[in-house]
Amino acid sequence: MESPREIVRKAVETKDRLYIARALSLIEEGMYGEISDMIFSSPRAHIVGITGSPGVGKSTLINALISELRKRGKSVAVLAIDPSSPISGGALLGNRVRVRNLDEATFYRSISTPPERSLSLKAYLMIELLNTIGFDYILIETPGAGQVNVGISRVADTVVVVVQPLTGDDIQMLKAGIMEIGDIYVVNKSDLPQAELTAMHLRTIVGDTNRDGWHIPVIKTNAISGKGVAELVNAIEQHMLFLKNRNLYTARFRRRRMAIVEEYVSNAIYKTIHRYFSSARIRVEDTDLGNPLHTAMRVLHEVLATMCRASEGGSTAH
Ligand SMILES: Nc1nc2c(ncn2[C@@H]2O[C@H](COP(=O)(O)OP(=O)(O)OP(=O)(O)O)[C@@H](O)[C@H]2O)c(=O)[nH]1
Ligand SMILES: [Mg+2]
Repeated sequence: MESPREIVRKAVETKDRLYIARALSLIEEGMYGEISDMIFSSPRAHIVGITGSPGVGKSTLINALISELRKRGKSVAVLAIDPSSPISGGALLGNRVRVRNLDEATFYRSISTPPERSLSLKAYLMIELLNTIGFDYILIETPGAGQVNVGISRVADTVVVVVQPLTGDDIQMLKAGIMEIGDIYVVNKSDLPQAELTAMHLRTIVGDTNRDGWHIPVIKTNAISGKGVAELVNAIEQHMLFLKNRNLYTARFRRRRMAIVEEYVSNAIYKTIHRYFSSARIRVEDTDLGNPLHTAMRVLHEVLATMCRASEGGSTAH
């Protein structure tokens, strides 16, 4: 049996997909304490978030992006975030396209997150490990609803928001939800009617948006035929150049690492509190519930004091 450290060492040294998968599984199983000094290295990958509503063609587009990036000699890892909904059980969408592994220089992994959570700490750590392994591009597919979206803009260097051809009303709705986060907008399914109209509307909307002086492109693609995909890769590359020229690349790196610090700390606090409430240690009398806010403050102080004692004792909470 290889030790966790052995597995990660082999993943980094050989870049063998089996070892990469096993190394990521260690993180997924929460065993990152043992390998934490092997996960991080200076940034070299271009981390690209591909986000958008279900069914707009993100996975199909990622397949097309892999082909184009491989043509350009780049290695590519894909991390697909799959919010497992307890209601639909993930079976809601019948026509899901799978991302393919094309050759040895590509890697694909999907991870499930609880639907109410943003990108998890585990996802952040997997991204870091894929960077250390040395992929040129790390593409992250995330569904475009709610919190996950916000998560992606904390970890990605470049956020690509994918939409499909829409009617005017839908475009107004879009404006509210996802217009804040994209560095690049893609109107996929350009073979369908309304694609040009949608692109025009989007251009009008993003024309007013200023992202540190970056001119936000709106690109039409047909992910099935590959039309427009080279142009998208060009835009992704230009965005990286822009980040580097403006010293924003290191700012994004810092934001990503800070997200890990914050996630770790909040996870640990959440777990401690959860443990506290589910144990018999918390004593709340009926009389305390006359003012539950006072009681909450008292409990909070107790929990924080417990955490302080635990961390002074050197214990870690994952
Ligand atoms: N006509 C047309 N259909 C497309 C295009 N791109 C993707 N599709 C189809 O759209 C459907 C959904 O594609 P996916 O790639 O699974 O979409 P997704 O955004 O990854 O979906 P989820 O992962 O479920 O959120 C599939 O039937 C694809 O074949 C396109 O450019 N044109
Ligand atoms: Mg998909």
